Amino acid sequence: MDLNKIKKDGKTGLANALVELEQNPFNKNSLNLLTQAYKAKNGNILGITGPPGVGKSSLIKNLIKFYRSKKKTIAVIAVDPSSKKTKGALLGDRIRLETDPNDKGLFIRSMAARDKLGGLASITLSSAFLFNALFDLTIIETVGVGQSETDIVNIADTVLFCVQPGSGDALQFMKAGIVEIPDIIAITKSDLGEIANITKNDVINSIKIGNYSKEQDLPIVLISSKEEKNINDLINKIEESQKRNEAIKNKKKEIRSIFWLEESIKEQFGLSGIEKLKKIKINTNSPFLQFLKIIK
Ligand SMILES: Nc1nc2c(ncn2[C@@H]2O[C@H](COP(=O)(O)OP(=O)(O)OP(=O)(O)O)[C@@H](O)[C@H]2O)c(=O)[nH]1
Ligand SMILES: [Mg+2]
Repeated sequence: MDLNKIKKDGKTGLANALVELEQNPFNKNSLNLLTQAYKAKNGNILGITGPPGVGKSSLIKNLIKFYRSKKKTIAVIAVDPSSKKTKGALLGDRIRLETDPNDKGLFIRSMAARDKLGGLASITLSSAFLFNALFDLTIIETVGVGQSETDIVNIADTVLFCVQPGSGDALQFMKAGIVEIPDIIAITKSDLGEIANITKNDVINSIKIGNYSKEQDLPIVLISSKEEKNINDLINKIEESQKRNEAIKNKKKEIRSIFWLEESIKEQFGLSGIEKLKKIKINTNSPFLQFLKIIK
């Protein structure tokens, strides 16, 4: 598999590459492709997380509309936590979007979370590396249920956490230390009225109580995807955050590749693999091909 060929073949090429990555995730062909993608010019990865039904997909729909109108290319990965029950079978698209199938600049995939509830399986990570080399923006939607949203920090350049009005999430994530995770918080469904404002204040207070260092840097935006309100404001915050994170983008990329290595080894060899991993120094120039060395 070759990155340029995939580019040339468009969506069919990409779909075939994903099948190969899924079926033979750790053969030389797949690992070489990941290495190519890793070394290529990369876009941005935006992680969108939050409890079930908070409005993540509805927001993504708005983001797609905005970025496609600016001719930016987008890939979306919707991580499906319910896949555990169906043993990894590919489920129907979680994002029920009416998108133009002929739009070459948009690619949407649902993916199984597999081993952990809400966690990111190695295929999800591998796809993210590939998409990041092919699209301007890769959005990963994960359902945050407890500690699992910490995974998204290991993979995204920028993390957006969605909060449902009146949900009591503010206290929840303060307790779980989740406030330290996002770069931006969106309070969704502001069309529900006053309750959304109250929730915004709760979130602000939970940040203060927690005495988090990022307090000033953590924008909180009230949005309504239904009424398309404040979406542009949120997009500005996302872009500001991407700019801020630009300086640490390479570091983030390295973290992501080490995470890939850890998750892949764990998936294949369990904890004994992790013991092996601890003994070696990871070469972040070529983390993918190192997989082969570690398993020897
Ligand atoms: N009133 C209102 N409802 C919304 C808004 N955004 C989403 N919803 C509704 O909330 C429900 C869940 O929306 P989704 O966008 O599917 O939420 P999600 O977070 O992607 O859900 P999961 O993927 O299942 O975790 C749907 O019934 C939406 O119509 C909004 O801005 N206002
Ligand atoms: Mg969704």
